[in-house]
Amino acid sequence: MGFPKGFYWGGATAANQYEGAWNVDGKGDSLPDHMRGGSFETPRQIDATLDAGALYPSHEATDFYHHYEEDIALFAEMGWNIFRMSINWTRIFPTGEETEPNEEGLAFYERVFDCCLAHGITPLVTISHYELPYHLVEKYNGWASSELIDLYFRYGKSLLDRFSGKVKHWLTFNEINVAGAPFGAALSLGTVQGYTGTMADLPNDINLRMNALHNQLVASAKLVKYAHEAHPGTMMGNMDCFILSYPETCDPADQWANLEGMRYFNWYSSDVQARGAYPSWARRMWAERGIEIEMQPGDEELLREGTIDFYTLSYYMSNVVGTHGTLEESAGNMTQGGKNPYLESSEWGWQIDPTGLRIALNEIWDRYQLPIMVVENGFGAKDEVEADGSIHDDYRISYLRKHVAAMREAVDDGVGLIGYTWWGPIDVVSAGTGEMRKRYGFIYVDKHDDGTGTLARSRKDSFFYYQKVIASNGEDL
Ligand code: BGP
Repeated sequence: MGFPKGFYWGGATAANQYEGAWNVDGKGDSLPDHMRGGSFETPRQIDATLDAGALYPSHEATDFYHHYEEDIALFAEMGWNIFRMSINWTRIFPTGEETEPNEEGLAFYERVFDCCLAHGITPLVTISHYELPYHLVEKYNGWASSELIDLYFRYGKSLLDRFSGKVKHWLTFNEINVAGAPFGAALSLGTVQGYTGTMADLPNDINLRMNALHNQLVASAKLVKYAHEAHPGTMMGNMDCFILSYPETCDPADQWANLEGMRYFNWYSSDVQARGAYPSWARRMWAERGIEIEMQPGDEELLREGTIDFYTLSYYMSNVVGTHGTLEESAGNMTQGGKNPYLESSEWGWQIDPTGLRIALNEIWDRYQLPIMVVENGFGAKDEVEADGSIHDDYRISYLRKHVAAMREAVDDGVGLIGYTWWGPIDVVSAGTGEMRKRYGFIYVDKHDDGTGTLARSRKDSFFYYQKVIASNGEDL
């Protein structure tokens, strides 16, 4: 028993948090280039001027654009056989509305894929990870408009046509469910992906957001269908932000509230993407919340025809749902919810729950029977650099150890888990707050919130621990 032979081990990043080089080689400005930094207390905001973006280190980020060879060599040194990364839409279509892709942008990703393959690393590519050409935000209000479906399709098709010989594994949208998750006690109104495709302080218009999500689901299905027809052998996946929640008590009212919360946050989008249709309970949910999905002719057919080949999720934490008004509030990834007295939290309030990962994986497997990859999991913390340059991040090692052990249990339970990519294996800018000091990496990058730093890379203790985990295929924990 234990992890199957050939299990994928690696790490996950996103272009807008990692690449930097925000305005070179023909790249257009992307929504995150316009985002001001936030903090634990203050949600990020979108600013029309680009100067405001300079307040936050994303314009340079940790400069994968100019360090990719060095970074991929470090990934290989850890023993990875998979690397999840995303493509910046604006490198390929600077405004989103060009008819031909930007060759310099394609050429950059081609160099990256070639470098991965030379190291025996399989690229796993997210087509859209919390970014969107800013022009599309201004002109169409982003995904609120169904015009985006064909623009996304043109972009995605250009990637598949160019790279399908080198990249077999694709995810259509990062954490697609967050765009439409307006429900329950669980949601922080300020920090949502919303209709613009990223996290920012936005009005919480449920109808608009559910329609934006519908447009994304149709766009995803359209591209999946095309990939299957034009590039057989391609593996197309969803990507959901999975936040397991528990009922506060055995009061049936709490049980029902939790079941509903689980449906609306965790199952709504993936039921569409894995099964090809909205779940039967969606009609009532829409009606009770005044949501009217603007279904176009052909949408339902596309959803049916564009179902995914594998299921992927991010998993960081769990939550508690109750109806008694007795829950203490707790912060979390995209959500606010109830505090669980049995769990500890990270400094940012995310409740650490490895057993929750085992439960989630079992539930997902029971529901869909599709191969599963955990494509994000990690621990954000401030790191101390010692005088000799070493970083003793035992808190990160402990988080990793417990979550790998939980996955191993799930595999022994019979779950078809095929891979694991740790979030932010090299320090990147935080998506939620725009901070640099919230670090997830096994590799430290000398870069700070005020924009200073040499960008030099160094190995933390967790680097060597993950190397050992991978070398033993998850046995030596
Ligand atoms: C996920 C996002 C990532 C990432 C991660 C950690 O939800 O997909 O982009 O950043 O959360 O979140 P944060 O950076 O806010 O700590």
